[in-house]
Amino acid sequence: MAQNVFSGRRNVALVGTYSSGKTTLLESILSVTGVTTRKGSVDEGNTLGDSCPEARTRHMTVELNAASTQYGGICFTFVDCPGSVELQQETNHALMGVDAAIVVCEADPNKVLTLSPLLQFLDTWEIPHLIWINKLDRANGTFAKVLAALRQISSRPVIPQQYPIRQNHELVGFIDLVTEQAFHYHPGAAADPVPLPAALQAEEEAARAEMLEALADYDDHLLEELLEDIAPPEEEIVHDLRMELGADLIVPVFIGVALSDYGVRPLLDALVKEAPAPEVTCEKRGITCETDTLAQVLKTYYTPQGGKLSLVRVWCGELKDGDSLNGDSGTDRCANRMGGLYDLTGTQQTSLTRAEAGRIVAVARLEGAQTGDTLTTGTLNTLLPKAPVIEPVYALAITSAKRSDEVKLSAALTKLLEEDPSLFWEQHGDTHEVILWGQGDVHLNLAIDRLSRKYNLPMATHLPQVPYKETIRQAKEAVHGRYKHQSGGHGQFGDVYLSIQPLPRGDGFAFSETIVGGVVPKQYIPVSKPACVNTSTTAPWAFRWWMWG
Ligand SMILES: Nc1nc2c(ncn2[C@@H]2O[C@H](COP(=O)(O)OP(=O)(O)OP(=O)(O)O)[C@@H](O)[C@H]2O)c(=O)[nH]1
Ligand SMILES: [Mg+2]
Repeated sequence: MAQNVFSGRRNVALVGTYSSGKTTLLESILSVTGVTTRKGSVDEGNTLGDSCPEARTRHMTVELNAASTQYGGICFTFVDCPGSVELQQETNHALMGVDAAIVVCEADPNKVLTLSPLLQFLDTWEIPHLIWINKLDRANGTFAKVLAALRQISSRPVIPQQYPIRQNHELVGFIDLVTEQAFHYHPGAAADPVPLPAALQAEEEAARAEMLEALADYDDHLLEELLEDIAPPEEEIVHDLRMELGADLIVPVFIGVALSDYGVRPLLDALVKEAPAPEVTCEKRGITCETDTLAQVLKTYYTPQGGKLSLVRVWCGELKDGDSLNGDSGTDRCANRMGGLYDLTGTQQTSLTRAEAGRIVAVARLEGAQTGDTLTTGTLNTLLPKAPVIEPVYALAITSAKRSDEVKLSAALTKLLEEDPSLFWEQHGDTHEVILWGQGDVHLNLAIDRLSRKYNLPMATHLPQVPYKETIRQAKEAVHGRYKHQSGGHGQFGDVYLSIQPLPRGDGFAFSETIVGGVVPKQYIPVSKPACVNTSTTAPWAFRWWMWG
């Protein structure tokens, strides 16, 4: 497949640690690019994404939010991901379907370490990513310290493309290390070019030399130029940045303040010039496009009004509304006829008749399709890799507040697990409790809030009981018990002597009885294996039992 760097589409995930400013950055991008006329705020609860009550009350992203916009002649789809480590599964599924990721990092070196698992995932799957150091309006960390912390956890070279300009400890602008042009930020407007501050000249030159040397590690021509002291032209540097970012060889770094839109336009400019186009991603992942459409589900939503909605990345061909798709869910490969095709921006859905390769769109009523599934209009020959399921580590027992709701619970849990594949549930064999498994308190309480809101199933929770099991280690002879029951008509009376003794470990159970007088009906005699007793135990029984009436 020929690489076409001018392809007019980019799909970019916004990822990073909890509360680092991803949703604020998306709001800023949507405002700067004219999708919204009034920029929303996470603190005021009026952002375009995060519109569900669970997100609004927590002031955090709890599920993927996709939004499309245009900038510099490119159609962008941004996917804002949750930052909480307990919701990492959601982020991982999204990352499998994008061309690049912006890792939003707080300007605090102490928080950088928390990015480690995310960077590892990006490196494992070779997903091109750049870093945006946000909240540089706060003085809790210098640029240099944050960079040093990032370099300790990234397996790829971390290369600043911008250098901060501060006045009286406040961030006022940046130097573009590619063009060596300085800019001053302006609230609500593009940054203004200004002369390069003389005091920063030496630092700028050192930072630029570092960037060029890192790029030259993968480009012999650039290396020769540097050795011969020839200043490389801007196009050559941008070309190298594009090629090396696209191949996930380097991690460029940008800076800004999402809250004030500082640095957002330069970030978009860099994405236009440097982020890989969909066909580059296809080629890198070895996806060969033949005649059939190939797509993948990145997220499943159950909406109260619209039913099931699947966020889908189209890899090859095109999706047409009404298409039937074969998916790989379950053991039986299932065909689904789509019931609507939409462009998704927050909760706003714009109907589409078709969606071409490279696009991320929402597809309605793909009933059999699960998150991560590969979909095709033809025969399913290729299975796209899915993000591995993260093992659950934390459990809560749940009970319906109303007994009559118990029957509805399993259907609701099935839908909940479709939306969030890192949840699990089971009915415990010994305690008979319904146990919900996940990544932690935040994750499970979110699921319980959704059960209540979406399915009208309020739940009470408690820590699961521990089904203690005992091994009987000593023989005990003839313990006596008596049973009397009079419920009208014939009464029942039982008189039991129980002797119990261990068998060698692994010998299972043996049961014997000695009925005195032969008066106990046969159905009372068999014993079932005691569920809570270790199988190395035996229970020889001695009965005396009779009826009276
Ligand atoms: N000072 C300052 N605060 C910011 C900036 N960007 C975001 N914030 C604040 O940081 C907090 C978290 O912002 P969000 O945009 O919700 O962060 P997030 O990364 O989307 O959070 P999660 O989705 O929960 O991971 C909010 O109170 C924002 O107002 C910034 O550039 N400077
Ligand atoms: Mg967010």
